[in-house]
Order: sequence, then structure tokens, then C-alpha cells
Amino acid sequence: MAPSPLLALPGMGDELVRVEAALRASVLTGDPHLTELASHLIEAGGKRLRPALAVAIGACIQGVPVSDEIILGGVSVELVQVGSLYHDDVMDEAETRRGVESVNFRFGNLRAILSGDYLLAKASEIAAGLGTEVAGLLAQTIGHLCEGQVRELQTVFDVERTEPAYLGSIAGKTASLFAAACRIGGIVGGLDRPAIEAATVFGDRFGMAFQIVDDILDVVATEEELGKPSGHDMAEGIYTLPVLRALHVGDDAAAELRELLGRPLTETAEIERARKLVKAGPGVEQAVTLARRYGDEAVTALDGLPRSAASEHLAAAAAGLIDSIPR
Ligand code: GRG
Repeated sequence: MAPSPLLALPGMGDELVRVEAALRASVLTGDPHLTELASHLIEAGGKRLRPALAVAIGACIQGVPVSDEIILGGVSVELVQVGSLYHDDVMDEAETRRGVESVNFRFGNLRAILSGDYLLAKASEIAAGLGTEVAGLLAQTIGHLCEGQVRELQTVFDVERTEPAYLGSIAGKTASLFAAACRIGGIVGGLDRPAIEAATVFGDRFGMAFQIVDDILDVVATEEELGKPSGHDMAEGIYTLPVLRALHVGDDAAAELRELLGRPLTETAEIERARKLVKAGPGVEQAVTLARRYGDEAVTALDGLPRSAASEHLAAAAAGLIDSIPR
């Protein structure tokens, strides 16, 4: 995705340098091999969007630089993100992640699972240092990620997957971590209770829009734009919003798509045909409309936060999500 306007918040660059230092320090262990495993994807990069959200919410009241506790809150959330990617790549048998070899591909499944667990343990330890509310919230969020992922597994290759099933899955697997990042920024930053609730709603709606845009990109973007093969979700049986909408049009294209899906797509020609059918129908545009609606709801939630440069950038980030879709 294109760089978020969030990262252009004055001072955000310096805040993310602090996040980076604390993130790397959090995975230094007494065992060089475990350190290598736990650092692998952290060193590979990533957008650090979730820590940036925690920082920006905290900055709504503190300005920048934010407190060390907010930086650590962002680190705990990013460690959950990275740990979940380790596990996701094992499940997907992925070979690459963040532009480098995935941990499972480089070191094997056993090490990927164990080091993913280690990252979750480190996240929990840091969260516990920030207080029982943050510790409880992070634990609950890890549960939500698992619930979302299990919901996805239950409908794999199911052309009858319903929209509520899809939305429930992405609420757990993606939006819950965005919401937690914002809520932690609010709690640790010292926002009042109504503002903490507003920040949480912002994160949830932002996360929903983010995942829908990600799912649209899987259909419409090229391999060069994505940095990974297009149509991967469809090929693997994960039918996302644009696909579900395309399946329900009731015309010849929908019938052909239905015929094509429901099983793994292994041939490039089949994947390209399925992408073409979805792109030709109204599914993509309808998914953009829903992503825009979630983005608008995120912007509205910001009314409950102190108005600041940070809240302006949060609004621009939410409103700008759909701009990353190539037209
Ligand atoms: C044990 C915590 C835990 C989870 C197990 C595997 C799983 C259940 C959940 C993961 C679900 C998942 C992979 C959701 C997708 C989230 C997502 C949109 C990832 C990509 O986020 P970006 O684009 O990536 O922000 P970077 O690399 O920039 O961080």
C-alpha cells in the first residue's frame, strides 16, 4: 500500500526511530539463534502502522515526543502483529514476507511457531509493565486474532460464504489489532474515558477499511504493485468482499466465477480468468464503497478526540486508504 499520511505527521519519523530501537531491544535474548529467529521479520521492515497509530493517538493529547510508555505500547502491538505473521506464514506455507524469506521457509515450521510464540510472550511482558488494563486488552486482542482466523478457515473454498461471516472474520483478524493499538495509545497517553472509546472506534473502523482495501488490492493490483502474486486469496479459497459481491450478481459472469471457484486454483490462466471476472463486475466498486464508509466512520470517531495535528493526520490516513487502490 502507499505510505500513509500518518507517517507524515511532523515528528512521527523520530517517534518511529524510538519504536524501532525498543522493538529490536525487546527481542534480544541470551541465545543468539533465538535472537536471530525472533528478529528476522522485524529487521525485514514493515510499515509499523500499528505503532504509528498508538503514537498518533497519544500525540493527540501529549503532542510529540510522546512518553516512553506510549512507545512501549506501540512495540507490544507490533510484536503481536509480527508474531501473528509468523503463524500465518506457517498456515499459508508462505515463502516470502516483507520482501524476504519467511521464517518458516528459511528455518522450518517448528522454529517459526516457537519464535512466533516467543514474540507473543514478549508482547505480553511489555503490556503487563504498562498495567493490568493494557495486559488484559492485549490478551483479549490475541484471542480476537485467533477467532478471526478460525472464522476464515471455516469458510475456505465456500462460495456461499456470507458477508457477515467475512466482516466478522476481518473484524477479528485485522481490525481488533488496529483498535487495540489506538486504545493502548489512549489509555497509556492519559486520554479521558470517552476519548479512549472514540480512539478505539477509530481504530476498529480504520482496520475494517484497511483490510477491505487489502482484499480489493489482491484482485485489482498487479504482481509488481503488490510485491506478491495477485489473486492469491482467491486461489487459496479465501473469498473476500469484492469476490462475494461478484458472485451474487446473478449474470453469466457470476455463474462462470462460481464454476471456477470452490477449489484451489493452481494454473495462472485460471487465476487471471477469475480476477478478470471479478474486475469486470460491480464487486470491486461496491467493496470500495463499503471501505469508504468505514473510513468515514473512522473520521467521524475522531470528533471524540482532542483536535490536534495528530488528529488531522489520523483523519487524512483514514480518508486516504482508498486512494491506494490503482484505477
Ligand atoms: C497467535 C497472535 C496469533 C494469531 C494467530 C495467524 C493468526 C492467528 C492471525 C493473523 C491474521 C492475519 C495475518 C491478518 C492479516 C493482517 C494484515 C492486514 C497483515 C498485513 O499488515 P500490514 O500491511 O503489514 O500492516 P506490515 O508488514 O507492514 O506490518
